[in-house]
Amino acid sequence: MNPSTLIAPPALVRRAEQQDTKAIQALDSAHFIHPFTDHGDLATRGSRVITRADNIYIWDSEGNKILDAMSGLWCVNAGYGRKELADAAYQQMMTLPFYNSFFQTTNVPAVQLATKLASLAPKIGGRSFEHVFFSSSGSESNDTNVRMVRRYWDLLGQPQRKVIISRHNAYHGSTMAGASLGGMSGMHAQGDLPIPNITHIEQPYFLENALPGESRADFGRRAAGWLEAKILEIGADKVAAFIAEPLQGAGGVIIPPETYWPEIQRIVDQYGVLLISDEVICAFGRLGHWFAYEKFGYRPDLVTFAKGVTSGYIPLGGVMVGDRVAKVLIEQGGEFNHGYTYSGHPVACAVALANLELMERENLVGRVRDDTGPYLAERFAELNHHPLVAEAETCGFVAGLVLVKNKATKEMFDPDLGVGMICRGHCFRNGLIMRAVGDRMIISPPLVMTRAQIDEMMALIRRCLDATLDDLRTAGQLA
Ligand code: PXG
Repeated sequence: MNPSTLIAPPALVRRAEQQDTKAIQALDSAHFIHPFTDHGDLATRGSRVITRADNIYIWDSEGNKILDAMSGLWCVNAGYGRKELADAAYQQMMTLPFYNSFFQTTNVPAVQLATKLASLAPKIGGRSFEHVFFSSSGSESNDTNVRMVRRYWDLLGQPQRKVIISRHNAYHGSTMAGASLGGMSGMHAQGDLPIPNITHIEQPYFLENALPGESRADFGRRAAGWLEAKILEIGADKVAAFIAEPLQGAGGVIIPPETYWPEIQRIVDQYGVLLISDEVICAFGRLGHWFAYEKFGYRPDLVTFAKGVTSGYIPLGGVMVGDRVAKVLIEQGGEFNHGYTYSGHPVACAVALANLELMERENLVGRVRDDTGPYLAERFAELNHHPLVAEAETCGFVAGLVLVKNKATKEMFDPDLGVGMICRGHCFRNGLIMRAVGDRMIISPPLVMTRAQIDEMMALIRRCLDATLDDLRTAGQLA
């Protein structure tokens, strides 16, 4: 098969779903190494080929229309098919498709975007974010964080402050530093990770880590206390930073108790440890705020962002650098020997500006905070009455639930049954993208989703839960 015959000319894009699925799958399997994919499996089953998208829907090469309740991969906040974003890219490509920002050079969209982001980042407790470092992804941004944090302590004459504390089941990316900061044991097992001077504490996951009879509030404080214990174990003078997602996304939408973040703030303040808020998923309206630290009321020194800044239309990431770090780097640092070819890429920045403008014009952040977010919370909570479901909860426009064998005792299924994957299979067959993380089912819908579309999504979710329940009953796994 000649690959060129598979590429639809622009006029045929609308009919892309009629392409030859089998031929694409064969070439895919022969040439394309996918992220986080078992290629033996892929060769036998073939990939799902996604050909186009509009609003909250995607279409595959068989012509199936699927409601994308994951916003691509937590990123298409403004929804698919936004002409403004394509126009911004086109205009910028025709004006200045690339120039680097090394060697005392800059470009207008990067300056405008940095200024815009500084204005959107809420000032809490007198701390502000006037500076931005750009990269092309969340992973690169977290690598930047590691370098920046170490540079900061070196400049302050405390080079022994090297250790960064993170959490088990955190996700911070896939580069050497990102995967090390992350707390995914499967990733650590491949490639001798974590790299030195990165260590992990337990996650604030109530269902798994709370003591019998412990309240959520007490658990939140106790879970934060694990950070203090770790700092004392290592020695505060050796700890550079604590990194955490406001709520864990890829780990399964683990929403910390309300008492968690205030106690974390007390601890980092007490020991002078830098706080990095990894908001690759949680920023840009996902939790009903431009930045999620505002939602939980803490004061980070560095904020990682990516994904939603461009609604995923083009790669862009970065680090919001708070005054505490920026002042030292800028006033005492001289040259910071760090940067990427695409730091401040003009096209990516132009698309981000158009995306943020669109989000402001359509009040997507306010909608999620005051209208569609609370409505999703109300509708999603109804799932708690379903026989298979425990702990169905939302935060802004992310939601998670856990599939349990026994609702009263929260007894889990044998992991070998793969109940989450059974449910996920029903979702695909019923035209819904919903993720399974173990037996946790999670969603993160586009922020443009309307109340009527929330109803449509909830009907699909319920149908898939019912189908999973039927399967488990038939297999004799439930009473
Ligand atoms: N930090 C967080 C909190 C993330 O969620 C990254 C960093 C890395 O970003 P890049 O752009 O380098 O991928 C992420 C990415 C999943 C999944 O399975 C989640 C992510 C990426 C891929 C899969 O939920 N998040």
